[in-house]
Amino acid sequence: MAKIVNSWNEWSRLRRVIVGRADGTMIQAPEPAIVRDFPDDGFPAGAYGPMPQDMVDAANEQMDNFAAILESHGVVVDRPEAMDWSKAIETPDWTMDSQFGVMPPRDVLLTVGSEILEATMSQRARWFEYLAYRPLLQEYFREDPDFRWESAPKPRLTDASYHGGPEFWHEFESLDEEEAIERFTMNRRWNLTEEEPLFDAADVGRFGKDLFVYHSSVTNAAGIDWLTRHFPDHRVHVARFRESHPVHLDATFVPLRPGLALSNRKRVPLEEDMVTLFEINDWEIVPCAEPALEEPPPLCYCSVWLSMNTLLLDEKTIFVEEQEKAQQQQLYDLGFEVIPVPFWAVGPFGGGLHCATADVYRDGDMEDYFPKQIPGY
Ligand code: ABU
Repeated sequence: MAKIVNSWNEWSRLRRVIVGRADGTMIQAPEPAIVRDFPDDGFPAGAYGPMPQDMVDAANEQMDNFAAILESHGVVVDRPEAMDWSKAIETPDWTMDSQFGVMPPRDVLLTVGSEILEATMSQRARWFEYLAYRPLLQEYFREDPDFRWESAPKPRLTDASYHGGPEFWHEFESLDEEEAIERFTMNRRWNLTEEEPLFDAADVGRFGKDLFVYHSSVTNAAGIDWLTRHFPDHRVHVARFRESHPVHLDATFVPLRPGLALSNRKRVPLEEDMVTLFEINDWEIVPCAEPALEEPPPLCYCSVWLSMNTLLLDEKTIFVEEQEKAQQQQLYDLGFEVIPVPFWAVGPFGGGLHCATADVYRDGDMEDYFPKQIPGY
């Protein structure tokens, strides 16, 4: 019987990975967690429906191409099931007129060692997304006797989990970025309440024995508490950054190799202990390069900082989006072999090269890259 699942960090040699799919992705219906609003591109607030088919085809072409590039480097690539995300869903507490999609497996699946943990997620439209990965997880479970298949408690996602739903979004939209930072980020209070543990897997940065979890608009303090208790052999640290609407760590702060991390040049760290922890353990933190785009493309809810959303093949080799020339140059200057990958069409489906993948197997074991710790952090 084979060992299939093993990954402790973001940089050891990648052997097996899941790459998502753009098929059937929806501009999701409004819900308390989020209201999509693309008035210039046919989906003003309240409107929902399938992403345009030409965009789906372009994204799938780039994802298939990336899968082929990974395979040409000896990586086994698994793909989730295509599902009908236009289907309305219902729980005992609520109904939802549409779902979302399955492009970004990194949001849903957190691989830590021989465990894959299905995240709670915090949007109703993403409640059933884990089902698209179940055939793969069942296969890993059958074939790998060491695979720990875990699922975080499914959240209720009643109105009690949100500070006001659409009213929150109305208030948020009325503020400029600095006002939103002062009102929400500096008070650690976005739309999620602390009613129940909520987290997205993409808010977790894996640095061996140390996990850094972004207290973001999709991960609450209870979610971080749950992760801390769930991983007793790890040290779980809270990460926060100065941005108005934080979503996911992987366009904000990412490791590149032991001793080197890339930090979003605009989103300043707010946890002083986090910066100190890196310093006292001789890690260098480098501000990322300027992104190629000034604005996200049409129907894209992600930021231009997908420029730093890269995937490491190993400690020396990194996949970077093809048009992000400045980011490529910076990584080349830092000693990496850079492999450009066309991925611009995937952004509107929920992210970049890191978002579109979930680790299944990387070489190596859990190691301690932060032997000096700060008590209480
Ligand atoms: N899923 C990563 C998106 C992060 C960002 O938009 O900055």
